[in-house]
Amino acid sequence: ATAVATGRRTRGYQDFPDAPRVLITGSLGQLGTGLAKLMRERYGRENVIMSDINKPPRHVLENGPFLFADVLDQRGLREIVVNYEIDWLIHFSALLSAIGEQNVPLAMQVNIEGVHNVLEVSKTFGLKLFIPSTIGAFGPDSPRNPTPDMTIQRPRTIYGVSKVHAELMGEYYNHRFGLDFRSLRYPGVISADTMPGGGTTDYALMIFHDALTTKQHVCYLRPDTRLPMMYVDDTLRATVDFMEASPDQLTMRTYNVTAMSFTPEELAAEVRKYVPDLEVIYQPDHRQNIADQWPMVFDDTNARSDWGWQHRFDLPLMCETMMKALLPKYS
Ligand code: AKB
Repeated sequence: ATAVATGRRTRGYQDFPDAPRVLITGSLGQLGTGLAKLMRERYGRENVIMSDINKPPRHVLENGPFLFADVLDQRGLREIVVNYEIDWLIHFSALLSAIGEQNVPLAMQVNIEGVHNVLEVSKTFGLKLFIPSTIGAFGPDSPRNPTPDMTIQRPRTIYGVSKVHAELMGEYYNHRFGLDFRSLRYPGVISADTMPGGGTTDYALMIFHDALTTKQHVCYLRPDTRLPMMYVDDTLRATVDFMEASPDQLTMRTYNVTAMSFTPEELAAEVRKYVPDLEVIYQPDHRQNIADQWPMVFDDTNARSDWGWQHRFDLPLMCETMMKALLPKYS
């Protein structure tokens, strides 16, 4: 279905006769461009506004509205929400697990103060607020195989601590002020056209680029390190489906979601179906210590039963899709 312009607003699908106006913070990261594309197909191009503190590449500017937005500037955020009649806020700005350890004060600012700002702005203007959480919100005392929604968390990275803080603050604002806060705990996300920045699960994406260039991947995790993972299309669809779920479908505000779990050696074996002479050298570094505290298998039963989450990409289909997407770039 194509979107039909109706004056101030643009109508999306029949499900959304009055499409929401969405602001995405930190949208130049791994997920923002893809989410904006998906949401623009559903809610109309002008209704989804990408934002970041960085300068966007030309294709981003050509594909729809983009604004400068600093999540540390609450007044600036308020201004955008008022001027652009924002209804939903997708708060992607965050420093990931590995990079967060390298700059703890900055991680605290972006991941904690930034969350305080979007919570206050969302409360003031009655927005629906999405803040992603992560497998990194669990720690060495959590059950790792499987890891349920409700269990001991106590993470030991600043990233994990800040994400538990976001989960609890969002749920508090939901109980106390009725804020429509929603959070998904994402696993490692694998994408072809965007790169993650400073995560512990990044190897699962880098191995594809290395396989298609040098045919040699230096893996910073041990070959048997099992982590939950998901192909980006599933991550984005989960996010939109979850945002569209009616509040009475939700028994919680923070859900685990996942698609698969694999180790570096299992992934390498799958990639070798396309690049048989791929060599993987294992050189575990500080990220091994982070991965060793994280879930190995994620239990997302509640997401599946409450609002119908279903993954589409398993390990073989994810690898096939990544190869198809990346091959033309390198040949
Ligand atoms: C990271 O590795 O830090 C992220 C995550 C799993 O949250 N990809």
